[in-house]
Amino acid sequence: MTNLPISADLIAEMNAAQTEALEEDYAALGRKLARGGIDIDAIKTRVAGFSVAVPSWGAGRGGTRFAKFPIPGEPTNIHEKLEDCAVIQQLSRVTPRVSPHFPWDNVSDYAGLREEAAHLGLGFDAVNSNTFQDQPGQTHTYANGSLAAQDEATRLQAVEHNIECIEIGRQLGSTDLTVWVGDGTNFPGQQDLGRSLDRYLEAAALVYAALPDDWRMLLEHKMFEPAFYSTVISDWGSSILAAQELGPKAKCLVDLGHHAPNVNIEQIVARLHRFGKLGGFHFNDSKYGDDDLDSGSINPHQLFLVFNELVEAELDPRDGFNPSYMIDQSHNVTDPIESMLSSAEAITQCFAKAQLVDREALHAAQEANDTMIAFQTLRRAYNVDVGPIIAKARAEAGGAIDALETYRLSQFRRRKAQERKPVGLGAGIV
Ligand code: PSV
Ligand code: MN
Repeated sequence: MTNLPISADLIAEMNAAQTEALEEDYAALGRKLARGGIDIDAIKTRVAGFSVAVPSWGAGRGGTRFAKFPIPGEPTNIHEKLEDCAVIQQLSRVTPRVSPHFPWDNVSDYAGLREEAAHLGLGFDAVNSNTFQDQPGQTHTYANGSLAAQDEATRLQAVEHNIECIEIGRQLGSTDLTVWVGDGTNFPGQQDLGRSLDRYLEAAALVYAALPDDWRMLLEHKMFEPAFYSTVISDWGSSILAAQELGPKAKCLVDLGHHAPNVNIEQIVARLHRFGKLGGFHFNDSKYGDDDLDSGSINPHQLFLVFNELVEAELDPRDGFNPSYMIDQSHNVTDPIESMLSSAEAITQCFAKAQLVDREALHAAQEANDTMIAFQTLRRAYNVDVGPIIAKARAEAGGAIDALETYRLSQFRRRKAQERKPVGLGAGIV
């Protein structure tokens, strides 16, 4: 039995008014794609099988280190966050899983939380540990690092926390632990660059040893912030070396905002796959650094090129192909539900466009060193407006043809503003 937050009647009523136009657009696009030998229904089936997880922390308004501007009705605990994530899933039908973060989402009964999520039509994705912040009453501070800290007791505390996250994740039905540590330095000389990595590897191996057989440990690299001179797992190179040293269940997670500006992320994706270490993604967009902007809002072409590599990887799976897809954004100036609806759409669009690439033509052009045709083969797919395919897949799955408009008409946030306690002011999250 599910208990969904948006009225099914509202969705049906809105969809009824938009179905005719959608069918017309879908038929027109279908004819266009058929001229190129593409069956639109087959693409729609692929789209219907696609999904991306949402982060529990993304349901709240984010902020910068300067300020956070909460909105009335924003969620303040995991139960309310799940409710908001259920809205996103109900309308978009592409975000059926939530990725929780601990201790932010701590509760006393995880079996109960799993059931609560199931009633909302949700499951759980990767569990995330947090050793980048101190918690009230914590024995050892993370001010000087966690898994890579100089102090052994601090390292063991961070290991224990990660193992506890695995235990929570087992109860929630997760099979991935995502580990991002902010460990690093702000001054040259502050720590030994080689030995800090040794300490990280030794501590991470203790976490790895506690992984159940069917679990993966996803190592998330990040170039800088909170450490501004050096970070222990700063880039995909450090990440893959660590993953190789840890073992086959350790994979690399690519957060799109965690690289130097203009780095070729799609090439990183291809490299990680080549060595069997592509574990998953945190989707977001960036103009300057780890901006955590909405996916596809700044550089949708890059997102398309990432999915293009993923299609290639799936066609040539080598040791397997099972990357986890997740959004990781900070919604500082929008309603987080609206941002995640928009981002889920942008991500699905890039997934769909990548399916449209004429692979035979692309590979033939590559073989023949025909640069322009190879490029235009990608460009042709990128230029297609796949909106009707996604909207139809969504509607057929019970979602809203126009998810954003339906959300606004539902007045969900206004209703929650009356029920939920206000969030305090203050700085944002990482
Ligand atoms: C770090 O910036 C990060 O991308 C990691 O995924 C964290 O878990 C998340 O953001 C916390 O906001
Ligand atoms: Mn991330």
